[in-house]
Amino acid sequence: MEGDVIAFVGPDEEAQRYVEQRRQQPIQIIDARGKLAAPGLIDPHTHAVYAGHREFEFSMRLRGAAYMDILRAGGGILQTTQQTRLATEEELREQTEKRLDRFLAHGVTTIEAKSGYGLNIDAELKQLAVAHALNETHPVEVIPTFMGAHAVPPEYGGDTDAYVQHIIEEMLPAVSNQGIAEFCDVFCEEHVFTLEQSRRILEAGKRYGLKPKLHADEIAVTGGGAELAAELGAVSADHLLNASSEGIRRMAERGVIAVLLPGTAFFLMKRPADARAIIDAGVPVALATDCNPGSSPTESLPFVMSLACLTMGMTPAEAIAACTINAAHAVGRANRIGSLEAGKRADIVLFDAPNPEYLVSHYAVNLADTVIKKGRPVIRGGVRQRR
Ligand code: IZC
Ligand code: ZN
Repeated sequence: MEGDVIAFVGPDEEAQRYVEQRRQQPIQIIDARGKLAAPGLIDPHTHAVYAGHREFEFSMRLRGAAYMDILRAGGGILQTTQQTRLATEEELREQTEKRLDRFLAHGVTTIEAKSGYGLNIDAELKQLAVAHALNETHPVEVIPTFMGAHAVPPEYGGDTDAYVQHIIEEMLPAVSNQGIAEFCDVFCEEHVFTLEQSRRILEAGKRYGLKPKLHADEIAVTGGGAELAAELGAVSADHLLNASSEGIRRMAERGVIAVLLPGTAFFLMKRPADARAIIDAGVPVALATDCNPGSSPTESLPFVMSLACLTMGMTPAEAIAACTINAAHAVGRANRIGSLEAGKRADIVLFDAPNPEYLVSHYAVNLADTVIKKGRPVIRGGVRQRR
């Protein structure tokens, strides 16, 4: 590494020669013998900027309540919205920072983070501002996505069309003016936003330069989400538990990435997406935690890799590619991160594992030993290094 960039990758003898030629420069050697060096992991789907907790909702679900029924009764996302609206920017920053610490500890050096717990202009902008500001103070890079279409806030009294109009006519211009969000996402789901409403929002987002993403075919079996993502040329379609094979075929045609979230299926006690069929159809698969207080409270992307193999038929190599180079594509950063190549940013994680199979099979345990962000070791021997 030189500065924040990977300068050379190759076999030992060539590396030795590379170092010899630079004897005059100060050189620091990190001994990675016995460890697995991987690109810093990338989580391309999180809702990590939020206030409060929803652990009681977990207990309700254990007693048989459905995720969607809790939301429809005014809980779920709407409860987190209440708490996020009340939180100051400073409180929201502090709570989110803890999550970033945990991501980093697991070897995650970049995350995407959605708004969608504000559901009014001020609170949505506040969430995006916090995501943006954390880049200044925390090693984990946060890539902000506008997701005002996450739920309909109570003040609309169930008039979803009026809220959609508000998103298109007032929120999107304000978000664009703020200049922080890169993507626009919609919770396209029965009882939330219809295919038609999702299309209108994402098309409007495009006109403001926000690249479309879509929560597609997660819960209801009505389908059509994957097809819509393909029609819009979305960067990714996420979840896809109930995607039709025709929708998957169209995603392959348009080059839409499937972001799969087996941790969410695990936590909601549902059958996960059919990763095998999606990969075999020619769709690139990325994996994400979905980190959020209701349907996936975790920052462990390595555990998601284990689940991808154990519950969705992926191989360890596919799981690692899904959390590195494919995830980089899913956040529009494949030219800068996601692989160990000369010229890419030096985001590297050393796992205490002799090979990829060991890493992915040693489940629910954190094996990240050393984490290097932009050429700087920020975790060594599992211990955070502060400047
Ligand atoms: O807070 O429940 N699915 N949005 C769509 C979520 C889960 C986040 C939440
Ligand atoms: Zn989500």
